[in-house]
Amino acid sequence: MTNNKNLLAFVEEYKALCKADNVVWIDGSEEQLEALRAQAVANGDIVKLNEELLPGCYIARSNPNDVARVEGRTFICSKNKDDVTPINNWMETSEAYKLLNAIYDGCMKGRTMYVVPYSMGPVGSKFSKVGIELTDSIYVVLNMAIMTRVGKAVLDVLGEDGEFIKGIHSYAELDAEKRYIAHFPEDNVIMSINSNYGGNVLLGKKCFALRIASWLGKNEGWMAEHMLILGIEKPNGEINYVTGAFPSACGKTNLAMLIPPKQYLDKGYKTWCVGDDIAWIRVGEDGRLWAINPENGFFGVAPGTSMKSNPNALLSTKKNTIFTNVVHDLDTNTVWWEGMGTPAPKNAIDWKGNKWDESMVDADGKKIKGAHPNSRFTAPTANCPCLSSEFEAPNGVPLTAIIFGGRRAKTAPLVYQAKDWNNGVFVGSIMASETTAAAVGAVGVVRRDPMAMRPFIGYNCGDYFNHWLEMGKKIPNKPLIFNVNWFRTDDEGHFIWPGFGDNLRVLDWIISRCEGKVDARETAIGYVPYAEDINIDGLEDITVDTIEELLTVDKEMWLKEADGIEEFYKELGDRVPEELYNQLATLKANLNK
Ligand code: SAT
Ligand code: MN
Repeated sequence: MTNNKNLLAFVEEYKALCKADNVVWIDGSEEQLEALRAQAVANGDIVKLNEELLPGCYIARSNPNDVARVEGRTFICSKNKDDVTPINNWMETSEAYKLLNAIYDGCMKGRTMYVVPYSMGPVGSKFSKVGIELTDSIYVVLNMAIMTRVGKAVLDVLGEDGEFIKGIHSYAELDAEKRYIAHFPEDNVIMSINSNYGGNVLLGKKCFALRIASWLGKNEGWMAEHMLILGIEKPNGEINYVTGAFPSACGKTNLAMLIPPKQYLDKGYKTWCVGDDIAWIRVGEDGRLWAINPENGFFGVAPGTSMKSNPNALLSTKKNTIFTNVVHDLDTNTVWWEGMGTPAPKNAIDWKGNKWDESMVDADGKKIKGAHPNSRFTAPTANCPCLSSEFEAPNGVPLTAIIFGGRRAKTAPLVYQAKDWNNGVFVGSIMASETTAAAVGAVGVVRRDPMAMRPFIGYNCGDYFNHWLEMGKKIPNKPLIFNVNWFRTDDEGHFIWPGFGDNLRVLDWIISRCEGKVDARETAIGYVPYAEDINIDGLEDITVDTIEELLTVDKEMWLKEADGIEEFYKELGDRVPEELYNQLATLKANLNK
């Protein structure tokens, strides 16, 4: 299928090391994929669901020891330790190869090695990049075929001497003690072993499109970011695109597929999803920033997804979707999860493969969940009812605004605008979320998550901040930068802002700011709206006074915040740009005024 010498050598090298019985090249044809699905069904790896209710859909269960990304076993490997900051795990390159090659040795004995050529971004676009994933898992092949563009067309673009990112995956023995997700940005290599789940193994996603790509972007003058891309269409047909970076559990997928509130729908507003997780961003010929979503599918969290919370996501899963670790309803041969908004099935199997019904409790009397909290759907973007017509546009979409966000009970106001690009980089660098009761560990602990990239920066975080600052010098028509917080709570701990579709009201203000159509109040942290400029038409329980409260900036809290930021910068070491320390000093001075 290819004459690319480097690719052929790569395949031979790992076939020999892994001692795979044979090699199968994925051509991307429906016939080949259908045969692989049939084989996976025969092996018991996946189960075909009800063809009438969920055409082309399958359910899979992972090993219970393998249900999420494992940050503790994820490594950035480089020659020099200083090229990686302590927020990521580091291994020296040659040591890492030695360790890993020993584990790969013979790991595919008796198995087939699949060669998956894939493109991140539309095939052949100058934005796009090619990866090759070698894997012994049909489950991975089938998921990659949804999440990325795979097959012969990619090899044609690669040609005889095109460059590609090398990915080697084996589920090996699913031994959690020998699980490694290792990245070698200096060599364009990703090695993943002893997992068969999600971002650990779908190497195009976090491994390539963020960790490796962030490094490529730094060297080539573009950006790979953990951002959704959303288009907001006004009644006159004009569309503004924004990107948004949020830590997990902040409603990123919901925002990416937002449905306008009634008052906006009635006026003719529409919203369009370009991406829900990753954005590759470049400076366009017009001097603006342009973004593509390099992926081709959604790998979304199932629990909580309902016709109420996110109809567009749920509708995206109605065909050609793989569900992992959800409840299997045996009566209808369909799927279910907590928060789906329909009654739990009576005759069902839970994510561990046990007979399950919702009355079951564990030894401590706690309800046993049917679906794992991190259970997922892998769904083609093409299924999304609000997918942007620009999704396949080779140059992507132009950005009006960049939005950062986090989950803060009190500190951050509903929305504020950074004073300029460098101040916006500062705002992104200090992003943080407070832990919720839903996660293990203490509640209300602040976790710093700069640009929502903490686990995904493929190199030194100080250098990454510096790259953001450098990019600012290369963008003649910069998008404005904002921070939002949907999660302010009242004294009883209830969320004040309704969130979901009503977040469009905040986006509306953001776009008006970008158009220079609305004034704002300058505060120590940035520009905050005048309360009456947030449209609350049709919102029950929210008055101008509520908005006023949501927009307060508490000096004492922010002074404490400033100390936390300084601590975090120090932890990152001496490559944090001086400009960010200057920004921090300005913030402190403003607060003390
Ligand atoms: O498992 S993934 O990394 O693909 C999804 C996530 O953790 O955000
Ligand atoms: Mn993500």
